[in-house]
Amino acid sequence: MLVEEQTKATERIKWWQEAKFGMFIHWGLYATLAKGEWVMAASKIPVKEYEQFATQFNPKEFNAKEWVGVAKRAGMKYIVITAKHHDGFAMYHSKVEKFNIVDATPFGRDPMKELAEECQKQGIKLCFYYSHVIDWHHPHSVHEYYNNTWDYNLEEKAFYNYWHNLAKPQIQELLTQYGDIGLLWFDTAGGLSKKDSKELVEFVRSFQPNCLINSRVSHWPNIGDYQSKGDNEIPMYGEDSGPWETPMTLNQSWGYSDRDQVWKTPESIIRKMVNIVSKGGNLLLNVGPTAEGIIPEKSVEVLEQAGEWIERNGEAIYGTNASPFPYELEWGAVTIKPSRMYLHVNNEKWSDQLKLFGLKNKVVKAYLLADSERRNLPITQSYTESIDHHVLGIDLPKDAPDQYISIIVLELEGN
Ligand code: H79
Repeated sequence: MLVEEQTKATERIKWWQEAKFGMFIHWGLYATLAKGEWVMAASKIPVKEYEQFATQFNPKEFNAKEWVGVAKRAGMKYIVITAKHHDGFAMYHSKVEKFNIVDATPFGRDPMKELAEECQKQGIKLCFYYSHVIDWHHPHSVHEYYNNTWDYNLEEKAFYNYWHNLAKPQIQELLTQYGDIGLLWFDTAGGLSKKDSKELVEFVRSFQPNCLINSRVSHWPNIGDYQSKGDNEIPMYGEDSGPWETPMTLNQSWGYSDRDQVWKTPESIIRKMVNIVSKGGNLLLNVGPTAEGIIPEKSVEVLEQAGEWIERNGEAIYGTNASPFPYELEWGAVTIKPSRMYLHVNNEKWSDQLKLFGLKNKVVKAYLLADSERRNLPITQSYTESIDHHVLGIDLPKDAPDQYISIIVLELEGN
């Protein structure tokens, strides 16, 4: 990449790298069946039959203000919502395809428009998921593995018919009808050529030069602004160079499923988030609203409880950089800012004295993030030259001051 392009790319992604935590929303026509977003393929539902579900899709309870409010209370800084998933149903007013929520349902409203306005008001970035290669509704979309083979004949597929007449025009609509879009989240690009992926990136940039694009736009490496890891995948320390995220489910489904009650706890969300952020990544955490337009109560409960911890400890999360120690620490994790280090101590590892090895900077002050008076914690720092060994010892109060994970702030000399 040219230096100038690299500078632009770094500038473009800054907000996202500072944000750390986003809300993924899987919401579509599939919610009417309450069996996840793959139900059409899993049950081989014919297109004509699937289209009929739209006539009953009337999510009267949808309230953009409430949804954005949940994201805010959870401490999330952006929302990525499915504008079109693999079923091909557009959750916005598309002019190029009538199979959309405004033209094909009794609901008749454009939830993306309402979300765009609300996100603007509440200071959250709106982003769209768009299934650019899989589209079970369109006769000519072609994916390596996941075509609609129950209605359509593979031999008769003319991919560019789909690509030029549906995918690209819809992406253009999403980039021109809803104001500034934070990022476009593409998925399952199997079969898309390198040339077509690169052209799509240019196509997006031609409408919104600052819109980020995730790596799943292509199966070819190094296309897009940042890497989306596998679903629910958290990499090891030191594995990554560039920006990345983990897309994660709150239970075991993306789209709403009435059978799935296996929920992660607020504690587990916080631990996973701290782990991800200490490795320099973002957490994109999913909710799957119902056909009525409601984010499941249990999701809201878990998110709000996690949000309370984040609210108290946000200084050690937002705008931080990855741990300089490229390995697992025995008591928890580290994030940094200029002249500052945050030690995220798992409460079950809380002890009389915490030890940190390998920190070369002099520690000017140590205190608990939970202590508004910032009272000094006693520290000892030593260095054994013969074995190049730095040890920092911090005396801790008897009880961990916060839930799940408690944070110690170190003010450092130098960066
Ligand atoms: O949007 C979510 C998934 O629907 C989508 N990516 C996340 C973010 C996704 N598309 N394809 N895949 C994931 C991989 C395909 C997985 C499958 Fe299956 C395994 C398809 C059939 C078997 C999972 C299990 C879906 C249906 C059953």
